[in-house]
Amino acid sequence: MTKPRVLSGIQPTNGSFQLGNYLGAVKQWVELQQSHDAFYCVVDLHALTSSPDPKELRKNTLTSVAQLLALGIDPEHCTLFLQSQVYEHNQLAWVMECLTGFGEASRMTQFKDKSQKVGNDRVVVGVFTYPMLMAADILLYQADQVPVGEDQRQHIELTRDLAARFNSQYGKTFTIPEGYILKAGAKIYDLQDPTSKMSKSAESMSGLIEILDTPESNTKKIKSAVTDTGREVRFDVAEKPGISNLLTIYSALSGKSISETEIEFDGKGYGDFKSAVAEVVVEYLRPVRLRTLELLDDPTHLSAILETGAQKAQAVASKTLAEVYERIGLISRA
Ligand code: ATP
Ligand code: LTN
Repeated sequence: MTKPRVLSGIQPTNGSFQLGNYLGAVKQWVELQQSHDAFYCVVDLHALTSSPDPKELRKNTLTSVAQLLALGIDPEHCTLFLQSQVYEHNQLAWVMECLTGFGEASRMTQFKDKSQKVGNDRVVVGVFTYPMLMAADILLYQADQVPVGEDQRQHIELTRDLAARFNSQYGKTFTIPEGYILKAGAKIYDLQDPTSKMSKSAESMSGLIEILDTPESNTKKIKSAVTDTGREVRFDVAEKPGISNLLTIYSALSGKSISETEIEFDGKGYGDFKSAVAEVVVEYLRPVRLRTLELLDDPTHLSAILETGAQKAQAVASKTLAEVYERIGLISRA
């Protein structure tokens, strides 16, 4: 029996991933490699929407690949590649843009937030067309499931709508994908502002747990996490967003449930709890950081992995694109 297919992507928008990227997405990627036919990409074209410095982009892209490998992505059990190396992504994105309504794209919250923040004259068109490129990423591979964090739900919905629209207009071509979004860990919050999501391109790094940061720095950030004035370690998102976020993190990394953890820290204060969270995080990330640095020391090995990945990905992507071009009436080369 053929395995169901998954596809997901992560942007190289910073040198290091943050803990939310791991708990919300990459942890599931690692698990799904065994049971699914998995395609994972570093979406460097998407990262262009934040106008990175070229040297930084190149460095962050390789660091992203090394981190994925260090976190357990295994090129023997999945296809790992760079989005920009498989040209079909841009080609299908254009077709998706011609299928998306202007109003529909204008209603995407990511576009609304970013354009409001910097103003309509400064926001680039790439932020507007971002979701159509993401739809192309997914649909090229006929993915059944897309493991992502909660913040990507709207993008997955649009992808499903576009796939269904294409199928009804031109005949069944695309698999309609489903989001694979877990309940626990799907949204990790900023340590300094526990009502906003932790994000690797945040303005201030003080609320981020960065995978590649030093143990000292991550410990300090966790110990200074914003919490409420109470004393009780209890999961209550409305009353205690900061403590609830730390409970989610502690539970995900220690394997203990949230209620077990509440009992463990019954009668102890926030200080003891924060120290325990810091210890679990630091011990979990220590080998990942070391392995990432080791992998970055061997760029030839990384580029060989990416070349194999690009070839495997392109074999699938080119087949879908050829079918799409045929269906929409473009003439193939003789
Ligand atoms: P940026 O700030 O540049 O958008 P990001 O940290 O939000 O970066 P992405 O590359 O956009 O990360 O997302 C990669 C994956 O990580 C996505 O599946 C996304 O849903 C997930 N993710 C990102 N932040 C969180 C978070 N705070 N909690 C859970 N999942 C998250
Ligand atoms: N928009 C996503 C990154 C992304 C993605 C994808 C995720 C680009 N293409 C395809 C899943 C499938 C984000 O995390 N910000």
